Amino acid sequence: MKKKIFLLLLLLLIKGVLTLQITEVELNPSGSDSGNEWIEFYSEKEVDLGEYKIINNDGDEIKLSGKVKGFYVYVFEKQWLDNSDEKIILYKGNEKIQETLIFEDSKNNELTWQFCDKWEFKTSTKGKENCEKQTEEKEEPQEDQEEAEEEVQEQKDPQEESNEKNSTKKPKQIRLEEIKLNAKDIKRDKILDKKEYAIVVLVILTIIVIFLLIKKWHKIK
Ligand SMILES: [Ca+2]
Ligand SMILES: [Ca+2]
Ligand SMILES: [Ca+2]
Repeated sequence: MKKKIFLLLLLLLIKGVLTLQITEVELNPSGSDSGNEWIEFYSEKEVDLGEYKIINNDGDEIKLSGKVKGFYVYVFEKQWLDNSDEKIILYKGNEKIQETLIFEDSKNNELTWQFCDKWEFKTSTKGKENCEKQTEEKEEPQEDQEEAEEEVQEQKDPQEESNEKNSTKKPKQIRLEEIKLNAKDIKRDKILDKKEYAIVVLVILTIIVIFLLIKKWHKIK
């Protein structure tokens, strides 16, 4: 039972991939909408469009024609897609193949609704792949920006580091040197004091000894 359900889902998935699908919609092209609105279709295999029709949210119906494979852009002869509260339903005969989201496009520009994993409002990829090139084009500048920002940060960092060195590290070094020098000086002073003290004591002792010797010598005389 589970295997049958799995196979059915797989068949539906394959069918969905292989049959005609609406992949991109331009509700509000730059300038006049009349004669410039379009829908992009995609089919993995060649399909006879004569079997298909599209219906908008007002219930207006257009029968397609011709044989296509890959991407196919249908340009409407006159205004057919409203710029808000619009959707397109794709039929193969009487079988509903696809129903889009409710679209809104207030941007009178090149932004279109495109299906990749979900419907997204992005810069037009008319007649071209929606997902890969679009995401690459969008990601690359972001990566470039990130890289540029990183580079700027990298450029800034040495400056900041040098500034830090100039502002904080060098004075610290000077302070350490000063402290070291002072400590040495203090030690030297102490050593000198001891030596001087010893010399003074020696001198005094020798003077006393000499004095005593002279006194003794005088007494002997
Ligand atoms: Ca429109
Ligand atoms: Ca327009
Ligand atoms: Ca496209």
